[in-house]
Amino acid sequence: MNRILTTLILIIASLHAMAARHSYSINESWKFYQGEHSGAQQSEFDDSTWEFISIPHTWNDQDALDDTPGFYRGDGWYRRNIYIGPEAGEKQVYIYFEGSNQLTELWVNGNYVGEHIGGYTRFSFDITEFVNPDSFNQFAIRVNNSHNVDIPPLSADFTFFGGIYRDVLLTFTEKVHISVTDYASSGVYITTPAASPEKADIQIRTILENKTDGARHVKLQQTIISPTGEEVARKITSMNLRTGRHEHTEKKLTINNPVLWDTENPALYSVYTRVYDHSSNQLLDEIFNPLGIRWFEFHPDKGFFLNGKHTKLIGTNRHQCYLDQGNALNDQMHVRDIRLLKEMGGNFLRVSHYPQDPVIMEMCDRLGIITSVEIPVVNAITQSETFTQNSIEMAREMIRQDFNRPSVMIWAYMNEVMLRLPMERDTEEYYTYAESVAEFGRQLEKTIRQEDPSRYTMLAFHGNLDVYEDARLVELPMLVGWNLYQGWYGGQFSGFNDFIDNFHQKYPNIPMLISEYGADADPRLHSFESERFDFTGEYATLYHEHYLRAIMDRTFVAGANIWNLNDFHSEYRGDSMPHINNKGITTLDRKPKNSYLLYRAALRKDPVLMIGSKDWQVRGGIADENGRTFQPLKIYTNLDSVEVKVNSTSIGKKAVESHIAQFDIPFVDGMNTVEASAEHDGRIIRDIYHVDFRQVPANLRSTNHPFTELNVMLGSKRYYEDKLSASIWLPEQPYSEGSWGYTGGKPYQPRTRFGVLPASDVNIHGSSHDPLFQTQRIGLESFRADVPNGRYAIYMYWAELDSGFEHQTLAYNLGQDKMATEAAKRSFDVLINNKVVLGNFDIAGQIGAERAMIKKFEVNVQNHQGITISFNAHEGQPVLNAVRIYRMY
Ligand code: GCB
Ligand code: CA
Repeated sequence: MNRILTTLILIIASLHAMAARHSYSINESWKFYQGEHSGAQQSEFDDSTWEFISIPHTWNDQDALDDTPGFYRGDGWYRRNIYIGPEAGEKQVYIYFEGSNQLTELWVNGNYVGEHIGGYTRFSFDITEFVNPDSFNQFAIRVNNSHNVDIPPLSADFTFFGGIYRDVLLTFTEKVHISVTDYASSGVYITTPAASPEKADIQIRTILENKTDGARHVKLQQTIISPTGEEVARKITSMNLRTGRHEHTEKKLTINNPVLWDTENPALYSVYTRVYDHSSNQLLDEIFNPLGIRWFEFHPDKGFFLNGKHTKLIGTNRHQCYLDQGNALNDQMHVRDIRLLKEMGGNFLRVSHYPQDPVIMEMCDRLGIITSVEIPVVNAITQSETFTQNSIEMAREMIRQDFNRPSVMIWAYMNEVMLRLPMERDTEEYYTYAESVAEFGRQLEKTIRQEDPSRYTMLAFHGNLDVYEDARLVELPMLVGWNLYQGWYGGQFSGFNDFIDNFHQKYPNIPMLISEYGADADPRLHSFESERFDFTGEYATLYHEHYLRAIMDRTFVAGANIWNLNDFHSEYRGDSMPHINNKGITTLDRKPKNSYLLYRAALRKDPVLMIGSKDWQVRGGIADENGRTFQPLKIYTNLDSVEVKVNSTSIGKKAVESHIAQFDIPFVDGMNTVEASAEHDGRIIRDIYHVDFRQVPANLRSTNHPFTELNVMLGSKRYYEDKLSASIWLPEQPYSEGSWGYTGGKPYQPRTRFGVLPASDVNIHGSSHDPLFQTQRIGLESFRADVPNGRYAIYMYWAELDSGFEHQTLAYNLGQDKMATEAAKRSFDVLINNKVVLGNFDIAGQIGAERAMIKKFEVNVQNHQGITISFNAHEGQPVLNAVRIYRMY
């Protein structure tokens, strides 16, 4: 073909393609300014000094993690000069935002277009009258993420990252088209009023717009394509459209012997809605929507049924943030999260606490993950008409935008709304507030049921039934979700069983699920004597083992969502990893924790065998007389028995119980290889774990195992892996001859109203290794290490933990209720081998409380005297948080 012909064909083809609608993203090359800026909306404004950024973008990816409390909440400006081609000439032009937090105003070529309220739903603007085709057009967008009493969420346990953090697109349509601005939905609403294995009735409501001045005669065509690509239904209606908006409902579509959508085989039909010019048959518009044929029911005793089949719903919640990115994730990263959930064997997602990126919903449709989606009313409401109206609008946006997703089965609208009461309980004001919450709930419930009678409604409550009864919320929704943390924030694991059993007994006619349960696990922390609130993975898996069993044992529990799929940002939090909530079963960068492995072994049908704690790369411990250190290790599997080899030698075979086989591994100094294997259908399934083990000799002076270093956390039963330096910190032990340890004193244990915590949970400023400073030994006499002669560096770690500071109310520490402490007063001398190296040492007095301080000393050890660190108290009691002894020569 000659070149001219090819070009001609291309032009004709592109003209043809340009008919109907087209759409593209406009994410790159924006200019950004953080702060207020007058005049920035004007076309001629000079933004040459502003920085270039790309959308998805947030301005809080750094400051929500630093040691300065709070993060920037205010204006951010985005500007870009966008070329719009001549093809836009006769078209309608729309801009479409997938999400921007939380108040967004738009100017095009200096003209004000409009604003959108709310940070988590999608929105669009008709900008036809403001843009000039075949030229550059100046877009200016002001986004504001300030606290706003009229916009939910008011407060919540996640960071409200500001910015245009999801894709932005331009959409071009003919003047006659399917609506783009009906709450930024597809303009098409598909329902299946009747569905059975024999037949499905499909109903399609379409919203059309005629933006021309006169009437247009069109044909509206609905076509349904089967999962295997055959056309199975088609209906055409002729319509005369006068200027403006029109609605049409097609009721006569049926599919015989439909392939059903379910969690194992999520069969998807495609619905194409097309508009043609009546006389020329020119295609004016085309919209795609997915269709899944399924029916479902939540039963108060028997649980959940999908297409008549009992299905236990097990999955997670999900927050939309990621390590170093804040909430600004591209599509691929969203896709990955739903893959992770499916990979685990999950079939359920609570899209919490807000509607998420459209690709999340697409993935759930495609992979067969049932979803509950909610608007971000969290913790409390504002008793105002504006707050109510904004919430109702958000509910409408949410429902219309994800209306056609087969995966969506639940709409939810308040999370723990009685948690952060703005007043004391049992006061007159409280009852007025409870009444406002009740009225607010009734309005939302009504709106949702009107918008979408085909789904369930749900409210998620925290573990205090009374307050929800006071606000008359228990019997309002069709489904109750419980967020329960017995055995984490307080109480014991068994409290979970008691709570749900009591609720079911009291309300036997209300279907329920567990909308949240979880425990924090900091991947750097470990313990073989794990306990509540120690932030170790070992404790978190015990928690999940218990909850999973309790949930599986009870048919009245329709399903459960682990809190959470991933660790996520929560700016005000302290804990072992400040600003992060570590209840994810994967880390902030989506590395699976042991709890993820547990579910994977329990839920998947194909053979699964995984060694736990593989991310624990540097271990440590004390050698026994044979040069070995025994430490427990869990293998997660759905097979019957497991054999383990350590450094090529079998240590035996064990039967698997509740998906776990636990072995005591004899580690030796240096690199170790642990291999676990099991047989399945004549095949060997195996997993391998390589680990660097740093042994400390039992007798520090032993010559066949020369001493190199010792890192100890005082007052601690935890191990801490410093992943930045690949080193390991050990729990404390009492001193014995030839070895090392403390003498005297007791571990620091913050008091709560219900008992004590194993470590402080305050943010330690000045270090990212918070756990090294969050435990300490109080009133100790000495720390001794009987090291051989040589030259040593000794690093002593301190932080004053009793600060007397008031911390933000730990609303989320549901029941933890840590008691305020008084500022400690202490001053002491520190001695190394009887020599004063620090006199009148007063940690808080010198650098302030809750701040990290490390002091490095060097000493010569001679005459087999070893190292003795001792203290002289002047005021209060001496303390030591951690100590590192390192042999230099
Ligand atoms: C809850 C909240 C959730 C928190 C979680 C926690 O009940 O609904 O937003 O993040 O507890 O970790 O405390
Ligand atoms: Ca997206």
